[in-house]
Amino acid sequence: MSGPICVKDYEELAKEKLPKAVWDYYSSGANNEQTLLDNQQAFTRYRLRPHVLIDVSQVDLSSSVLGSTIDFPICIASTAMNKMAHPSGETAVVKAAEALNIGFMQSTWSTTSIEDVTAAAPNALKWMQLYIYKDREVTKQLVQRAERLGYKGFFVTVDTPVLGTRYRDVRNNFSLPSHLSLENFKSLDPTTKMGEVSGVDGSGLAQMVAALVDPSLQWSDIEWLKSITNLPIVLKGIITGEMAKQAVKANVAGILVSNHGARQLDGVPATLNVDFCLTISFSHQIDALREVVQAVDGKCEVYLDGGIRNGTDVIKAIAFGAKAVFLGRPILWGLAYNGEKGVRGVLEILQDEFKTALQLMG
Ligand code: FMN
Repeated sequence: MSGPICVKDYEELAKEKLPKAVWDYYSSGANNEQTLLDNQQAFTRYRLRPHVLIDVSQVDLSSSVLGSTIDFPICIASTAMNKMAHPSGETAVVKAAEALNIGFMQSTWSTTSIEDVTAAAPNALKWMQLYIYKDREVTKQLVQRAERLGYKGFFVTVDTPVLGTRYRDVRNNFSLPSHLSLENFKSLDPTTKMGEVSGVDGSGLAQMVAALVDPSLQWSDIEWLKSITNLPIVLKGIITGEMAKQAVKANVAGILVSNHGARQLDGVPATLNVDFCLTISFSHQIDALREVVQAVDGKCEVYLDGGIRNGTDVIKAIAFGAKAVFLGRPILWGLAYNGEKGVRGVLEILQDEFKTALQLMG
């Protein structure tokens, strides 16, 4: 068999294809990348306990997110600037999501506008990821545009009051290539440079965040957001029970247990973390996902992202209470390797692996 057969293959192929600065931006974690390593290792610390002699000829993989049905519980997390991976960028990614009937979370910092994404895949299930800007009008306008276009909810990133330090981006003076821009801002005010990411003496993205994103974001701003939209709001970036309880108090529709792909605060736990080997059916250790699931006690939906690379990773997250998982880097690897086909390839591999693993688990 030729061609990639697992997610790791896509990673290697993408690395071969991408310019170094792009590869560094996509793959890096914050600081010493301790959490980056842990995000993946955490899954390997769990062991599975299969049941046998059970009829597994019919398997239903479907789930739902915020009331929308998806064919299998693997969705696409927001990643910025997809056109650096492939000229088709976010358009290819959303088309793959539409074809497979799963959800697509679009980054505020996409290199395709939400209008163009919607035109490319009008029937896709789409959510918008939001950063809250110092200028609240910017956020408000994005919210209104997404509502008009039929997006089904907002994932507000709450772990980024400032950008984490990513050494590789600092060394590379990371910049968005000049033929690309953050398209969602173009229509806001063409005279400003909001759509540009240009690194002088360090990461251009860190400089942009410092200039535009509000580091004073608080729980009251979630109330504000709720006051300007009726769509469901999910908080992306909660990893402790205390914060999860506050999120429930704030009456949000969901929590995405996420450490931003280990790109923000280095040293936080993996999203699926445990101190020693345990079985799925019997665990009394504290880990980020379980802690959050316990704290919310069914009062809102819980999802997970970070380090999902195999079908068994999906099983482990679902078994610990996630309604769905989200993929960041693997989607970019598929996109870099072969555009929409590559994204579909990655998703289909994980769908198949998840199905096989479920059958083998009984
Ligand atoms: N999260 C956001 O909320 N907004 C973004 O714009 C964003 N851009 C990202 C760009 C890259 C290259 C990567 C790798 C992650 C980004 N994230 C962003 C975090 C992802 O949404 C997600 O939390 C993370 O990638 C999941 O981990 P994984 O890459 O191991 O699957």
